[in-house]
Amino acid sequence: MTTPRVAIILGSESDRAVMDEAAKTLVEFGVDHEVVVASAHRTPDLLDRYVRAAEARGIRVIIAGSGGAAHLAGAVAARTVLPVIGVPLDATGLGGLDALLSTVQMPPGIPVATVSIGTWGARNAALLAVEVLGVSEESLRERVRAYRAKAAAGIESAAREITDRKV
Ligand code: RP5
Repeated sequence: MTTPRVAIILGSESDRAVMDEAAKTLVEFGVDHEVVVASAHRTPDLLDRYVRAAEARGIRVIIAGSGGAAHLAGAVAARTVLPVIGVPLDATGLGGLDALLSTVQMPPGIPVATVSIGTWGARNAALLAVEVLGVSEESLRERVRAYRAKAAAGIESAAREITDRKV
Protein backbone atom coordinates (compact mmCIF):
# COMPACT_ATOMS: atom_id res chain seq x y z
CA MET A 1 0.00 0.00 0.00
CA THR A 2 1.44 3.40 -0.96
CA THR A 3 1.61 6.16 1.63
CA PRO A 4 -0.70 9.03 0.73
CA ARG A 5 1.08 12.26 -0.10
CA VAL A 6 -1.79 14.59 0.77
CA ALA A 7 -3.72 14.71 4.04
CA ILE A 8 -7.12 16.34 4.26
CA ILE A 9 -7.96 17.25 7.86
CA LEU A 10 -11.56 18.09 8.72
CA GLY A 11 -12.39 20.05 11.86
CA SER A 12 -15.59 18.03 12.14
CA GLU A 13 -17.45 15.22 10.43
CA SER A 14 -19.92 17.95 9.40
CA ASP A 15 -17.23 19.40 7.08
CA ARG A 16 -16.97 16.21 5.04
CA ALA A 17 -19.62 16.92 2.39
CA VAL A 18 -17.95 20.15 1.25
CA MET A 19 -14.40 18.83 1.62
CA ASP A 20 -15.29 15.81 -0.54
CA GLU A 21 -14.69 18.20 -3.44
CA ALA A 22 -10.99 18.27 -2.50
CA ALA A 23 -10.85 14.49 -2.21
CA LYS A 24 -12.61 14.01 -5.58
CA THR A 25 -10.21 16.43 -7.26
CA LEU A 26 -7.16 14.60 -5.91
CA VAL A 27 -8.62 11.34 -7.24
CA GLU A 28 -9.05 13.00 -10.68
CA PHE A 29 -5.32 13.75 -10.64
CA GLY A 30 -4.37 10.31 -9.37
CA VAL A 31 -2.89 11.71 -6.15
CA ASP A 32 -3.21 9.44 -3.13
CA HIS A 33 -4.69 11.11 -0.06
CA GLU A 34 -6.20 10.35 3.31
CA VAL A 35 -9.01 12.12 5.15
CA VAL A 36 -9.01 12.48 8.92
CA VAL A 37 -11.22 14.31 11.38
CA ALA A 38 -9.21 16.11 14.06
CA SER A 39 -10.38 19.25 15.78
CA ALA A 40 -8.00 21.97 16.99
CA HIS A 41 -10.13 22.59 20.09
CA ARG A 42 -12.09 19.38 20.71
CA THR A 43 -9.28 16.89 20.09
CA PRO A 44 -6.05 18.92 20.33
CA ASP A 45 -3.96 15.92 21.40
CA LEU A 46 -5.14 13.82 18.47
CA LEU A 47 -4.42 16.70 16.07
CA ASP A 48 -0.97 17.18 17.61
CA ARG A 49 -0.06 13.50 17.26
CA TYR A 50 -1.39 13.21 13.73
CA VAL A 51 0.31 16.32 12.35
CA ARG A 52 3.66 15.72 14.05
CA ALA A 53 3.80 12.19 12.56
CA ALA A 54 2.68 13.25 9.06
CA GLU A 55 6.04 14.18 7.49
CA ALA A 56 7.76 10.94 8.53
CA ARG A 57 4.83 8.96 7.12
CA GLY A 58 5.34 10.53 3.67
CA ILE A 59 2.65 13.20 3.70
CA ARG A 60 3.88 16.22 1.67
CA VAL A 61 0.94 18.65 1.71
CA ILE A 62 -1.82 19.13 4.28
CA ILE A 63 -5.24 20.58 3.49
CA ALA A 64 -7.25 21.73 6.52
CA GLY A 65 -10.95 22.60 6.24
CA SER A 66 -12.91 24.10 9.11
CA GLY A 67 -15.63 26.59 9.91
CA GLY A 68 -16.38 29.19 12.57
CA ALA A 69 -13.36 30.62 14.40
CA ALA A 70 -11.33 28.37 12.14
CA HIS A 71 -7.97 28.00 13.85
CA LEU A 72 -7.48 24.46 12.50
CA ALA A 73 -5.16 25.33 9.59
CA GLY A 74 -3.03 27.59 11.78
CA ALA A 75 -2.82 24.96 14.52
CA VAL A 76 -1.72 22.43 11.90
CA ALA A 77 0.85 24.80 10.38
CA ALA A 78 2.34 25.43 13.83
CA ARG A 79 3.16 21.71 14.13
CA THR A 80 4.78 20.99 10.77
CA VAL A 81 6.99 22.53 8.11
CA LEU A 82 4.93 20.87 5.38
CA PRO A 83 2.87 23.32 3.29
CA VAL A 84 -0.61 23.81 4.77
CA ILE A 85 -3.59 24.92 2.69
CA GLY A 86 -6.57 26.23 4.66
CA VAL A 87 -10.13 25.99 3.39
CA PRO A 88 -12.53 28.32 5.23
CA LEU A 89 -15.98 26.75 5.54
CA ASP A 90 -19.42 28.24 5.97
CA ALA A 91 -20.58 26.68 9.25
CA THR A 92 -22.27 29.61 11.01
CA GLY A 93 -24.59 32.46 10.14
CA LEU A 94 -21.68 34.51 8.83
CA GLY A 95 -21.35 32.88 5.43
CA GLY A 96 -17.81 31.67 6.07
CA LEU A 97 -16.39 35.16 6.55
CA ASP A 98 -15.45 34.27 10.14
CA ALA A 99 -13.54 31.21 8.94
CA LEU A 100 -11.95 33.14 6.08
CA LEU A 101 -10.52 35.79 8.38
CA SER A 102 -9.41 33.25 10.99
CA THR A 103 -7.63 31.21 8.34
CA VAL A 104 -6.10 33.93 6.18
CA GLN A 105 -4.90 36.30 8.90
CA MET A 106 -2.02 34.21 10.19
CA PRO A 107 0.60 36.25 12.01
CA PRO A 108 4.04 36.26 10.35
CA GLY A 109 6.23 33.18 10.68
CA ILE A 110 3.64 30.42 10.28
CA PRO A 111 2.02 30.67 6.83
CA VAL A 112 -1.27 29.11 5.76
CA ALA A 113 -2.11 29.24 2.05
CA THR A 114 -5.77 30.22 2.22
CA VAL A 115 -8.18 29.47 -0.60
CA SER A 116 -11.76 30.59 -1.18
CA ILE A 117 -14.71 29.69 1.04
CA GLY A 118 -16.49 26.34 0.71
CA THR A 119 -16.61 24.06 -2.33
CA TRP A 120 -14.62 26.40 -4.58
CA GLY A 121 -11.90 26.50 -1.98
CA ALA A 122 -11.95 22.75 -1.49
CA ARG A 123 -11.38 22.23 -5.22
CA ASN A 124 -8.69 24.91 -5.39
CA ALA A 125 -6.96 23.48 -2.31
CA ALA A 126 -6.62 20.15 -4.07
CA LEU A 127 -5.39 21.81 -7.28
CA LEU A 128 -2.83 23.78 -5.30
CA ALA A 129 -1.70 20.61 -3.54
CA VAL A 130 -1.23 18.97 -6.95
CA GLU A 131 0.77 21.99 -8.12
CA VAL A 132 2.96 21.84 -5.00
CA LEU A 133 3.68 18.17 -5.66
CA GLY A 134 4.15 19.04 -9.35
CA VAL A 135 7.17 21.21 -8.55
CA SER A 136 9.22 18.01 -8.55
CA GLU A 137 7.02 15.91 -10.83
CA GLU A 138 6.64 16.80 -14.49
CA SER A 139 3.78 14.30 -15.06
CA LEU A 140 1.64 16.15 -12.49
CA ARG A 141 2.41 19.49 -14.16
CA GLU A 142 1.27 17.93 -17.45
CA ARG A 143 -2.00 16.86 -15.82
CA VAL A 144 -2.58 20.40 -14.54
CA ARG A 145 -1.95 21.76 -18.05
CA ALA A 146 -4.40 19.23 -19.51
CA TYR A 147 -7.01 20.11 -16.87
CA ARG A 148 -6.77 23.81 -17.74
CA ALA A 149 -6.83 23.13 -21.48
CA LYS A 150 -10.00 21.04 -21.06
CA ALA A 151 -11.68 23.80 -19.03
CA ALA A 152 -10.72 26.38 -21.65
CA ALA A 153 -11.97 24.15 -24.49
CA GLY A 154 -15.33 23.81 -22.73
CA ILE A 155 -15.73 27.58 -22.53
CA GLU A 156 -14.57 28.13 -26.10
CA SER A 157 -17.04 25.57 -27.39
CA ALA A 158 -19.89 27.20 -25.41
CA ALA A 159 -18.85 30.59 -26.80
CA ARG A 160 -18.84 29.18 -30.35
CA GLU A 161 -22.37 27.83 -29.89
CA ILE A 162 -23.58 31.26 -28.80
CA THR A 163 -21.87 32.92 -31.79
CA ASP A 164 -23.27 30.31 -34.19
CA ARG A 165 -26.79 30.86 -32.87
CA LYS A 166 -26.53 34.58 -33.52
CA VAL A 167 -25.65 34.22 -37.22
C1 RP5 B 1 -15.58 23.70 13.33
O1 RP5 B 1 -16.85 23.96 13.79
C2 RP5 B 1 -15.72 22.56 12.36
O2 RP5 B 1 -14.69 22.59 11.43
C3 RP5 B 1 -17.06 22.80 11.74
O3 RP5 B 1 -16.96 23.53 10.53
C4 RP5 B 1 -17.79 23.66 12.76
C5 RP5 B 1 -18.99 22.98 13.35
O4 RP5 B 1 -18.63 21.71 13.85
P1 RP5 B 1 -19.76 20.71 14.42
O5 RP5 B 1 -20.41 21.41 15.57
O6 RP5 B 1 -20.70 20.45 13.28
O7 RP5 B 1 -19.00 19.47 14.82
O8 RP5 B 1 -14.72 23.33 14.36
